[in-house]
Amino acid sequence: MAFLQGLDSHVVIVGCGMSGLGAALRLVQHGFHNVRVVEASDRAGGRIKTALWGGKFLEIGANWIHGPCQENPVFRLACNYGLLDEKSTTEENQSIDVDGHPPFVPNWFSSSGRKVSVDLTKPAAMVYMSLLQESQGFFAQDHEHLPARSVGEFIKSKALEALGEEQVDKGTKELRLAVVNTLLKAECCVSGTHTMDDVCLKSFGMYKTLPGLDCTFPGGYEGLIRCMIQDLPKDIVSYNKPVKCIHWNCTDQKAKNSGKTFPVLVECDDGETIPADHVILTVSLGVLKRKQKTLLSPEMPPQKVESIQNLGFGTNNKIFLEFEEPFWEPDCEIIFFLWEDETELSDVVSDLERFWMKKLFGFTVMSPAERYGHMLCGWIAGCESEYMEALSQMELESAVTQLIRRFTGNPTITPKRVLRSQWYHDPYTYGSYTYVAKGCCGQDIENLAEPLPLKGSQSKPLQVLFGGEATSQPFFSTVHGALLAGWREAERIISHYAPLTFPETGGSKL
Ligand code: 6YU
Repeated sequence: MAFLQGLDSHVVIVGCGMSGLGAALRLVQHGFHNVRVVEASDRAGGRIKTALWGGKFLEIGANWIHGPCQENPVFRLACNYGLLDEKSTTEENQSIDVDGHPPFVPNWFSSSGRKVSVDLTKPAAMVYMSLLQESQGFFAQDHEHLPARSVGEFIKSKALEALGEEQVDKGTKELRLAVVNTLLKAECCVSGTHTMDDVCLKSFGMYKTLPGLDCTFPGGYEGLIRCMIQDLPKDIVSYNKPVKCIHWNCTDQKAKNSGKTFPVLVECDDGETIPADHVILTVSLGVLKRKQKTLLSPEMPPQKVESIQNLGFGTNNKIFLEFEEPFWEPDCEIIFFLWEDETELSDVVSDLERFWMKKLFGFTVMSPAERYGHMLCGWIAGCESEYMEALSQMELESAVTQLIRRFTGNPTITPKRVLRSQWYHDPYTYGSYTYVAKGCCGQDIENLAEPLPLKGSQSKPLQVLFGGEATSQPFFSTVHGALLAGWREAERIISHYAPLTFPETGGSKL
């Protein structure tokens, strides 16, 4: 009986990214028929965003299914919708356990316009890789005295020690330091942070990688979003409807046209107020950081605010460049840029205006070439990335052209077209994804995920629930983390009404 009443409850989901969609589908599949998704922008998908550029699908946001194996719900969904190519779905692909991808085949270019042989860069790259791996090990162990507070500080001090011991000439030594800098800048992109000095050494290993060789969607990641939307009842998503404030613990708010009193009222920018029994909030941690004082009324309790502040949310952007001819070798998968004037270990740039482009560690080669032609994807994180977003298209094109001419030593090379992402200036995201900032811990993610009112309150339970990738341990920062978090919150509501029929999994596609 309680469960049947539960099916009548009004659930508002704020945000139509992967987390919001996952929650909506799970509830609808369980028979909840008063579900509404409210989305600020004019599209579904959030940080999953595919652009059609000159007839090619480019991922402006999420690229890969990280760890495409049976444990990964995004992989299972994508398989069931038939969205992946055959190779990605093979048993063999799923069982490869190489932390996402085996090392990409690199081409190294230096700021004096020469190609640098892998023999010269490899020793430093190996030192770096082993230190990065060591950094992940501090999470599981009980370390009273950590060697450093941040991953950056740890890697830099150990790399200096290791490279200092080598009997090599000054030029080679400097080159090896430059290799470590480039790889630190690359890791800033992976972690989505300004500097690895901001990433917590103790918590770095909290992120869990799944087996499987990372794969992409041949028809674009957004195809998955379209399939999910089609499985929802028509018109349950309202677009262009930013939520201004979620009023919870309401006692005197009555829904229009009904005698029922609802504990939550969702106030939208356009003035509409939507009454609800439960609200699942799936906005990014970037939005929560910016709007923590205004998005909820009453304000969030101090422990939640503290955890929102403790966790990190940074920017990682892409710059796509298309060329008539490749300047890289046919087997090259990644291009690294080495700044020879960087004689100290550092992954930040001091004079943003003049040198922001030094933070761009290089490019991944878009493959297969039959699909993309000669296209590169540049990666840039941090404040330098945020600065880059605000440049005019002409300034950007000029800067990247000069950069490529300098590193290739070819004064005429010119990209045909340039396209960039701008996640920091997206008013409904304010950055790219979550990272474990110095001083934060798993408890911060748990605090963030805890519904309001907090346990022990006499008010109606489960008024505001928190989804989104930032609430997903150990998969924060990923699409599968976002999906799992959406399901988790939907199931919290389902099991509230039907504790004995709490489902292990649901969803017709799984
Ligand atoms: C992944 C990948 N990937 C690259 C780049 C980016 C991200 N990610 P959403 O924000 O999607 O949805 C919220 C909605 O709410 C949204 O639609 C808003 O418009 C709406 N909203 C906001 N305010 C509102 C309001 N007031 N009212 C109403 N609505 C409102 N993940 O799996 N593979 O390759 C990448 C990448 C450039 C920007 C990625 C990747 C991250 C995912 O995109 C992201 O987590 C999910 O899409 C989020 O979904 P959501 O629903 O939670 O929010 C050791 C260690 C290190 C740990 N890191 C490892 C790296 C892993 C991440 N890798 C990233 C790499 C790339 C390239």
